[in-house]
Amino acid sequence: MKARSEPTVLGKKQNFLGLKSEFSSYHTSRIVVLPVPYEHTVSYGAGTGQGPRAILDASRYVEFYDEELETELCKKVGVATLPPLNLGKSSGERAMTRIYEAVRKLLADGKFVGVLGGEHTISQAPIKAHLEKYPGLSVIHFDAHADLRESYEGSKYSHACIMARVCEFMDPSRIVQVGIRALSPEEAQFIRTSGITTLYAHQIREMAGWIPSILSKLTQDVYVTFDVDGLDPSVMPSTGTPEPNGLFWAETMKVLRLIGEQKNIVGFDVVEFAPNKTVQHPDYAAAKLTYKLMNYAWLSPK
Ligand SMILES: [Mn+2]
Repeated sequence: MKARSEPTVLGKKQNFLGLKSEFSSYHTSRIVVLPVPYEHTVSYGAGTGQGPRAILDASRYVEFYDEELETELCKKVGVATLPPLNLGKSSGERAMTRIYEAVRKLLADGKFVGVLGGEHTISQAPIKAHLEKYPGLSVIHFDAHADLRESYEGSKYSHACIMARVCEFMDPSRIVQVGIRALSPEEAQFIRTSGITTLYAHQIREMAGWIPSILSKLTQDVYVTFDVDGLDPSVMPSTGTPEPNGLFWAETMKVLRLIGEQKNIVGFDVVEFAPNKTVQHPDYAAAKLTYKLMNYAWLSPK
């Protein structure tokens, strides 16, 4: 029986992993995927508004069974997919409030939320909602860009400023950035003085033990914000601002797995994916990354 207040969810042909209703209804699913096709501030290549649909389409080819963790998580805990959040023409603060309200409602229902962007701007909304529920929250931020600009091209709600917005409501010492390799002198200065932890891509290449150094900076409850351009363009070319010398797949999985084992991943977003019709393997990589994040999150009891 469908409760009256229960949100509509997408069916097998449209939802994450192509799950039948037995494993994807709202009330029986612990995990909820929230697609947010928000695209308002583009720097280089466009298309993040198409990101959620492309990830959902590719996810139907991802195996339910995780070969590494030896489990079919989606059948054990259920994964419901909401229809894309319709923000109409709203942008900036108004849109962020709408996204925040949507995530807060899901958290109040006891759901584990994975947001699919859309541009990175949106991440401030789920981070804020999670911080309310988990006051000790820390954030791990995978990205090529520091995203710490005070404003960009006249907007405080540009994708280039997302972590600056987060630093307005969260102590920078609880934020860890990984894979950074493109930023301004002002952002570099903020990194030197604010208490934020930033692991530049070139440091990762030279530094043994970079993963333990990250883990030591995270609190128990961790939110993962994953800009797909943190990955190397050879793995992930489908993004607006690709940068060489990014993270490779195996090392990314290793760090996420260790976070899942040693901490409590409480929510995540995958953002800045901009599908390209001529190269489709990145669609699948983004879908697999999304399912891996769910699997690693469940390494700690929920
Ligand atoms: Mn980026």
